[in-house]
Amino acid sequence: MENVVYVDGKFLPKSEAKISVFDHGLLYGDGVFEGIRAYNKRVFKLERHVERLYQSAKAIDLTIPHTQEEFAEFILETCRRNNVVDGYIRPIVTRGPGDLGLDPRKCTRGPSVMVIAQPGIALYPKEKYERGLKLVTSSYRRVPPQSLSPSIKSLNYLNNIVARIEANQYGADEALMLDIHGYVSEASADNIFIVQNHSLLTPITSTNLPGVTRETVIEIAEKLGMRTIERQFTLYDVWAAGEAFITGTAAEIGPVVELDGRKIGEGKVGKVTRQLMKEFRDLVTTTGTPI
Ligand code: PXG
Repeated sequence: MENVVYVDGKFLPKSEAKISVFDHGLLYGDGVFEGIRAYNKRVFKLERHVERLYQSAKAIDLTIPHTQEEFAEFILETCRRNNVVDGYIRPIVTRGPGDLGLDPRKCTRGPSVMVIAQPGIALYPKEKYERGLKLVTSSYRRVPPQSLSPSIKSLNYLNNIVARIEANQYGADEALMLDIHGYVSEASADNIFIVQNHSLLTPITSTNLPGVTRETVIEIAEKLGMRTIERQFTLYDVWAAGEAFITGTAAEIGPVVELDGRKIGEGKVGKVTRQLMKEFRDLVTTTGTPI
């Protein structure tokens, strides 16, 4: 049976789930989204993701015409109708259909609200988690908060996409992006951590997305008695680190073993990273909102 997509109050077969070519989400990237995972018929950190969606919307002055509780229920119902056990969930809210001209006041109908829930998920190949990922430092700097806060999960992802294209051109798995001042910011769709002695170091979130996986890793580390320092740092710290890893809903915890052709630590998946990967798996497979 064909998957169904939630679109503006209706559940439509995938092939019939459409929005207007005049939707400002398409014309101007004027909208917000989330990336959520389901494990074992439960949605991981559902409320936190919905909260972040509403925070992103608020930051661009977009009012979602539902309560957060209602939105969470649309997500769960979309999962139920697609028999999601393990899967990937993508809520999207745009400014809605308007006219040419970027003034949001042209979008008189109100926001378009969509939820896609796909059974199964495409990750990095298993081998990447065993041997580690290779990153290159992008020549594109992460958009500074003075221009558009990178903490907003908006439909403007070109800054990240051009960095990812560059990584592909170098044959790397991911791009490491620096902020406008040259401090380490994040990967194209993941946050970054390094391991120094027995502590974790990750950039403050003013120049990147406050990742739900990032928060989860900090919680796990705390339970394991490991300290996480959130501060600005430079490539020097990555070169000098014993271990590094990226975190994101899609990638989960991805060990990083190489940056710009240099080995990080021993050039192998580190002990701390391995321990966090195991604890993360235990957490995601045993917690979350039941579908
Ligand atoms: N930084 C950026 C720029 C992201 O887009 C993260 C960090 C990690 O955040 P979470 O909350 O996921 O830990 C993201 C998340 C996709 C996809 O379709 C991208 C993300 C999440 C899920 C799917 O490639 N980005």
